[in-house]
Amino acid sequence: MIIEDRMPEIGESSIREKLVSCLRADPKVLPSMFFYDHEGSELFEKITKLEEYYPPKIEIPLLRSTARMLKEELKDCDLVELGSGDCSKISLFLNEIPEEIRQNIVYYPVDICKEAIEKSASDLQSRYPEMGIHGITADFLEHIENIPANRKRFFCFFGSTIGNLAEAKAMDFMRDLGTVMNKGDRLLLGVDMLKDISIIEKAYNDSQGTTAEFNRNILKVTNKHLGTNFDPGDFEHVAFFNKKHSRIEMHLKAKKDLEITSPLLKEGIFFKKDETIHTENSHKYTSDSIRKMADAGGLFAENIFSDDRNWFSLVEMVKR
Ligand code: AVJ
Repeated sequence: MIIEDRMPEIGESSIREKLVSCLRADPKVLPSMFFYDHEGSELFEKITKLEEYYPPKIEIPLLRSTARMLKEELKDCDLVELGSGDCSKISLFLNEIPEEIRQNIVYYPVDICKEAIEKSASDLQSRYPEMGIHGITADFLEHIENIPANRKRFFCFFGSTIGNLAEAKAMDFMRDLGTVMNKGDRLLLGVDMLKDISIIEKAYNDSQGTTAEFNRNILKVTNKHLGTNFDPGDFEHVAFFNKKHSRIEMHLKAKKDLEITSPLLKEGIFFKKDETIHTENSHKYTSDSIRKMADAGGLFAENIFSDDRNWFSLVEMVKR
C-alpha cells in the first residue's frame, strides 16, 4: 500500500482571504467545502441516515447491482475514486467483483483529506489483501492532472458530489477530466435525478432539523478560521428548489440586523435582517443534462444505471 501526498500546502491565510471575500461579496456566499470539518462530517453522516434523505438509499443498492454489470470492464485497470472519503462506497462495489479480478486492480482513492485516505486505505487493504492500493491526497477539482496515469483507468465519482458545482464549473470539471482520460478510459458518475420537487425539498428540510444544523455548522467552521463571532442561532436554515437552475439551494438567513467582527478584520461584516448567505447548490439532473456533461468531457454516456423510479443514476461514460 502506498500513500502519496500531492497537496500543495494551502496556507491558513489563503483560506481566510477566501472566506473574507465570500462574506464581503454581494450576495454573500460560503463555499460548501467548508461544511466538512469533523463535526460537519458527522452531521452529514447523520443526514445520510434520515428518512427524508433518499440519495444514499438508492445509490447503495445501485452500486451493488452496477458492479455486477461492470466487472468485465474492471479487469486489469487502475480504479481511481475521486472524493473517496471513508471508502465505504467503493467497498460495496468491490464486494461484488470476483477476487481474480480484484487481484489485478490497483485502487487509487483520491481525497483532499489526508487522515481519511490513510485510515480508509489501510482498512480496505485488510479487507482486500489481494488488491493494490495507492492513496493520493489531492484536490482533484483543482489538479486532476495530479493523478498518475499508468494503465487503462476506470474513474468513479459517486454521491452526486458533482451536483455541488454550478453548471459552468461542472462543465469545466468534465472538460479537465476528459483531457486527462485516454481513449477507452471510463467514468462512473453518480448523479441525483430531477424528480417531484416536494420530495427533493423534503430531503433538505428534514423534520429533525439535522440539515439545518449541518447548514449552520458552516458558521462555526468560519469562526474557527476567521476568528469571527457568528452565532449560528442568529440564522435560519432555508432550502428550496430553484427550477431555472434545476438545483436545491441552501442559504442561511439573518434573523436580525447583525455586525460580525473579528480581531483579524479591520471592518465588521454587516447583515440586514433577512439577508442571506448562499451556502450550497445541489443540482438535479436529467438525461439531457447528463449528456451535456458527457459531451463537455468528450465522453459518451454508454449506460445509465438507475432505480425503477429513476431517482438516482450511475452513469457509465467512455472516453471517445
Ligand atoms: C454530499 C453534496 C451530495 O448535495 O445532497 C446533504 C450534501 N447538503 N444535505 C447533497 C448535502 C445537504 C450532499 N452532497
